[in-house]
This record gives sequence, structure tokens and C-alpha cells, in this order.
Amino acid sequence: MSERRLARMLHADVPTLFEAPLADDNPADVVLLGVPYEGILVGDRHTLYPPGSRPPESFYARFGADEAPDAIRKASLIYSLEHEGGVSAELGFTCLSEHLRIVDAGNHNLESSEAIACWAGQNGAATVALGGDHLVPYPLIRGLQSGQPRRMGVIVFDSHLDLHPSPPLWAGSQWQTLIQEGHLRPEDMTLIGARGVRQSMHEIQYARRNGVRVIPLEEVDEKGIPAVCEEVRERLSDVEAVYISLDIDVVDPAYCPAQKYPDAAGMSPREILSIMRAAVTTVPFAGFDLCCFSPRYDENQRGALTAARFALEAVYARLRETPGP
Ligand SMILES: [Mn+2]
Repeated sequence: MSERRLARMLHADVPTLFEAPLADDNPADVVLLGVPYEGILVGDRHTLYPPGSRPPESFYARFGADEAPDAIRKASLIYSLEHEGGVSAELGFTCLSEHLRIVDAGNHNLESSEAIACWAGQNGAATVALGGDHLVPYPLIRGLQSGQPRRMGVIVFDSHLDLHPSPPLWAGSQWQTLIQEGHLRPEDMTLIGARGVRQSMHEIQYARRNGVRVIPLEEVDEKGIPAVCEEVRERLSDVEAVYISLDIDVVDPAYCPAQKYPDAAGMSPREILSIMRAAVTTVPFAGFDLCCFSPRYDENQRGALTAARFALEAVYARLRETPGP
């Protein structure tokens, strides 16, 4: 292995995401980071296990999101910036490395990822985070908002609403907690892709009462992606920046079997990329996370590659939001 490659290794056989250089104290446009955090685990409908427990797994209760960042980094070699600096066909054959400073800050816990997001907010950088479970947007949005307080629109792709009121610091109550702490307004949240019956009545009641827009997958199918993109643009018309959170279980398991809560007949990656593009070309891009990817259920890195592609799209967001070169 060349010295050049070694400088872009995080540890052991894990490269940095897209083989981006390691983060240092210099300014950056995009800060990549892993948050290999998996906290409260769902055992069954009535059982939650505290962080750190290792209960038996089942098809209903899959774990392993803490293994995701390194698995996605390995698959991201396909998108290595070392390949001529990352010449992007999607961006009119723009060389990413010539226009953006993209760095990988390594793996972090909740506390240090919040500190990195705060630094990013203060320094005008966007964060691209690989979870971890779906609590990960909690420290990221808190950090971004403390670094640069803004009215933040949030676009969430998820098969589930995650609008439970409790317990706190859970990948099912993160949005209510962020709202209660004043970091988000419910009317600035749009949840796209709900499907299946792993839902709770009180979550949809909370959404309807408080103005959280829920677009179930069936409505996406009926209206079509262009109409959904148009509604996303409208929803973002009053905010100052957008944060995008992607629970990988919104994606059809055919594209990514490595999901904690798989549900057949989901969205295609290209549908999601189209909506992401609509969001980031409307207002400045603040950050992105991808959560609930569990590589132990992956097949031939198919899901890890899909996850890496979404992270690449989040990097693109930084160029889509600003005038081109
Ligand atoms: Mn979900």
C-alpha cells in the first residue's frame, strides 16, 4: 500500500470515507464523520433494552448499526476522491476536490459528534454523518444549531415516524426531543416514506396536531416524485437551511438488505436522490445523516454501496447549493 493510501486510513483496514484526507484544524466545506452509536434496543413491542445491553437478536429485533460507519467507508472506495479528485458526472463533470475541502473526522460518540457539528456550524461547513441508530441526528442538529442558530428545515426519509414522546435519548423520540428543546419547529419537519404497520397512533396524532407533514409512501406513489419535490421546496420556503436525515429502512430491502427494520416494497435510491436534490437546491445545506444500517445483514456490500452513494449525494449538496464553478 502506498504512503498516500496510508495517510487516508482511519484504522486497521478501514479507509476514510471516499478516501478524503483526515480532518485537521483547517477550514473545511464538508466534515464527514462516523457515529457508531447504538443505544436503546427494541426487543419486542413492549420491551426496550438500555444502551449497552446485548439481548438475543431475532428477525423482529435486529441490531448492529454501530458497525455501519466502517462498513460504509470500505464500500466508499468505489467513490474514492483519489480517482482524479472525484470528477462528478452528476455535477457537469466538476472535480469535487478542486471546489470543496472534504475531510473525514473519524468516529465519534454522541458528545464529540455534537462538538464537531458545533464547529461545523461556526465555520460554515456541512456535516455528513454515518450512524449509528436514528438518535444520531439529535447530537448533530443540536451541535449545528449551537454553532450557527438558524431556522432549520428537516427532511426525514423513514418508514417510521419516530415521534414517540419517550424515553429520552432514543432512536424513536429524537424528533420530539429536538422540538421540545427548541432546535426545530414541528411545522418545518417533513417525514417522507412511512409504510407498513410498525407505527403508533399517538405518533400520527402528534404529527397532525403540531403540523409535522407526513407523506406516506403510498401518497408518494400517487402524486409522483416531481410533485413531492415541489412540496418539499414549498415546505422549505420559510427556513434558512435544510438538514436531511435518512433512515435506511425507507429504502427497498432489494437495494439494501442491511436494515434493522426491513419492510418490503420501499423507495428506490434514485427516488430519494431526486428529493434530496430538490431540498438542497432550495436553501443552504446544513447536514445529513444516514442511520440504522446494519452491515451484518448485508449481501456482497450491496447495501453499503447504496449507503455510500447517499453520502456522496450529501457531499454534492455543498456544490448544488452554491453557484457552480
Ligand atoms: Mn425507521
